[in-house]
Amino acid sequence: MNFFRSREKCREGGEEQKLFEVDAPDPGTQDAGEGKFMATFPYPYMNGRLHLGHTFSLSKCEFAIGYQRMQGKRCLFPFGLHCTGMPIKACSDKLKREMSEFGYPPKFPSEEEQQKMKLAEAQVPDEPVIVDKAKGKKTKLAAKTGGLRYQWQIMESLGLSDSEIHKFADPDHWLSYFPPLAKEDLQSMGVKVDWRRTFLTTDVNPYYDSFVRWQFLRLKERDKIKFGKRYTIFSPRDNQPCMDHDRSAGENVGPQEYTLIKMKLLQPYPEKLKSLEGRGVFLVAATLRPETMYGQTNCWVHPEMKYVAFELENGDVFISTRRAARNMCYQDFTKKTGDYPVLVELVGQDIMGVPLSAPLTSYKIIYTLPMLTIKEGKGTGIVTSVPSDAPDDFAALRDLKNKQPFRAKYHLTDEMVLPFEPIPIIDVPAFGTLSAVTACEQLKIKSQNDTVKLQEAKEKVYLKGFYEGVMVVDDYKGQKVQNVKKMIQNKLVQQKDAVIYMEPEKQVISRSADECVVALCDQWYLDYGDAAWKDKTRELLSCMNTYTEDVRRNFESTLDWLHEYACSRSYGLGTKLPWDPQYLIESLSDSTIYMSFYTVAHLLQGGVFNGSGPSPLNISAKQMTPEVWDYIFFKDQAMPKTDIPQNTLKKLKQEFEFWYPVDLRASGKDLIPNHLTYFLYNHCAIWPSDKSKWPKSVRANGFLLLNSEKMSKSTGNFLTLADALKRYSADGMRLALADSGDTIEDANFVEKMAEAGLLRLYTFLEWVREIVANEKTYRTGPYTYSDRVLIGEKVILVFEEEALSLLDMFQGPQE
Ligand code: A2H
Repeated sequence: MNFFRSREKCREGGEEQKLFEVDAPDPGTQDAGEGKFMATFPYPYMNGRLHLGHTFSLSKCEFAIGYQRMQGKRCLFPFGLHCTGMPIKACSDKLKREMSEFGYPPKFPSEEEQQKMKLAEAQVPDEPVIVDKAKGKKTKLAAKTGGLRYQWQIMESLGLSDSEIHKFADPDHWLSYFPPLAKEDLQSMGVKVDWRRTFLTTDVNPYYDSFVRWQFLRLKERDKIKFGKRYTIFSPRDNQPCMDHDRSAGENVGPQEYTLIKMKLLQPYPEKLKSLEGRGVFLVAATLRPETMYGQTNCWVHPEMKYVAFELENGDVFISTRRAARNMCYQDFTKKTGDYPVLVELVGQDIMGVPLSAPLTSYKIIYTLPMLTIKEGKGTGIVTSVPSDAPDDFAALRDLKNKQPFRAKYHLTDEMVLPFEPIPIIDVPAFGTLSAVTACEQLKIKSQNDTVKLQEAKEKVYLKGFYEGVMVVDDYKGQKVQNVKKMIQNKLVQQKDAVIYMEPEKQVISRSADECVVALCDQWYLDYGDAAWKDKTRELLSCMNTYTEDVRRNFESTLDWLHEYACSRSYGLGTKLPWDPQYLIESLSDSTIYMSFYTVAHLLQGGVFNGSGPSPLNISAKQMTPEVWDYIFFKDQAMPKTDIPQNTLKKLKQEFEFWYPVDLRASGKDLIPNHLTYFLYNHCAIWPSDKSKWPKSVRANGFLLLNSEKMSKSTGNFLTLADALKRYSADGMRLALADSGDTIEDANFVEKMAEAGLLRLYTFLEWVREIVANEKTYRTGPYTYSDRVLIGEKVILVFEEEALSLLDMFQGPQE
């Protein structure tokens, strides 16, 4: 057992790694094992070192592989590294810009000057964002690094010197710098990985590149990839999409989706809108929570804000801010793209106290009331009010109810305000069915001006309401909020009571100094909304092990709402779309069936990350034509025309046939609604009638807390894999990881546990040493009766079934 030997020693000797280099058995040979087991972890993104969060998720594969090996199976744990997408390129471009602006090494303005600049800017340009593959979501890099403003400073915080940092201005440098470190860290942990099968993504690796192009050609032939209009950040002035490198502010900002609730203006129309008599006029409110529309009691407008009433394609009229109208006219709302015909210009007070009919709420008529905290730069400037679940709404409504002079100031009658009580719509654990009211009472919030306390109240109820809330309204009684949100949104849209509206998540300014909008633009997309494809994926899910029902339900609800997904990008790193090479395949689309690539990667590129070394089977990437990939991956496929020898081809196919399907894919639960669902979809698309290639199981874990607190670089409660190894050794860390948690709930890495584990191992080792050293002094001679009983009991415990035959072996000389 190498468990008690220093991992360094094993590593130096290369024994440990060789142990985990496993091939498919030769055809015809009787495999002595008990079958096979292949486990994979979503390849991590190579813009930094691996941290304890990655390590926790991948430990699920690591432990499963260890267990299955003990069961006698042939086990494979391959490990690739992801470089596809924007963040690396965006960071390297940023370094380039910083050097051209501030010299080398750059002399940045002092913190004080930076602060002043910040204030001077209308809106701070966005700090770099990293897309964390393991988490599948965008994280502000600056937030993790304590608000560092420049990419250069972020690199410094990683311990890099000036002379090293400037090399990162070349994106390829990231690809040669971080991957060997990831491998080194993982090897120091002693993972049971077959490193011959590792690789990098993007076109720097011609083998992987050819594999992804093959995948996309086949998806397109099978009608899974379509071309059409998709939402994109767009500059009206430049009249084209405004990608990251075209922006002076708003890097990595994407479209934010809102549901626009149509609130129909009822008769009599106010003075200002008399000219619209006879037309359908709607105040449109942007919301993130369409499922709360059952609880609307009124509609908020800002009395002094400027609004426009503009004409839609069908002749109806929407009222919103100009900014929102400008976005809408690029999203097929109006007759002519880029044009929103303004019928009336007005301010909020012009439409104060008007009667509206709003969808889903039990109040037949609701009224517009004033809210002074409405922001100009967000949504439509019109906000729907749900006092049961939004503390802002409750506080503002209560202010109006309590203060007659306040109502009078805006010419509101009592009937517009007093009869409207919060409606119970969602039950939130510990907050009840009027969560916003409870939170406001608990925190003793006096008015809508209690901004600090209101912020606290919102933090308390929003997340909890969304993730743990259960609907109490008749239509959806007992269902979880997060599961019905999309359904209710769809229902509202179908009934024409709402429309989907997009705007940039934050302000985006093009290099031509234009404020960007979200526009519907032609794009390539994967049609995950296709009914037949979706059904097939449901079928796959029904025969897959998810370990917990939570995970299954999460997949099911994703399948309920998932629709088209844009798979082409014009900026970043990756594989070019074979039929339209101006586009790159984006990072969640080139990562869906690559586990099949592992089965042959070692024979093609032999553990050299970018495939630039000699090929073990002497195959060039050029030889890997789509027909050759077909032969490897598809059953009953005729030999392709190729100069690769037939035996070589057979060997490749045999590896795939032996190792596939994936027996276990383990990852964080946040990848269920994106990566993991795409993983299922694409397996169905590529192997539609060969279910033997469909994944067997998915294990999803919660986030990893460190000593019961969220891990975060900015607070310092953070450990990289390398740090954890230094502190606790591989075994100490592994023990604590194994003890952290197993469910979809958040797990907790406790440093005390790692220390205690380490101590126990040490004590055990000492004990073994002592026993071995004192061996000579122990009693020898025939077993006593007690010896035999003890041995017998042990054997029964360990080997129950084999106990009898094993007992024979321990008969020993009789007394
Ligand atoms: B939500 P985000 Cl029940 N100014 O709708 C201020 N607030 C605005 C706004 C503006 N211009 N436009 C939209 N909003 C509000 C319902 C709701 C909302 C509930 C619970 C939470 C919640 C009922 N009000 O939002 O900055 C709208 O209120 C939680 C954040 O884009 C909209 O959704 O994240 C939300 O803020 C959008 O905020």
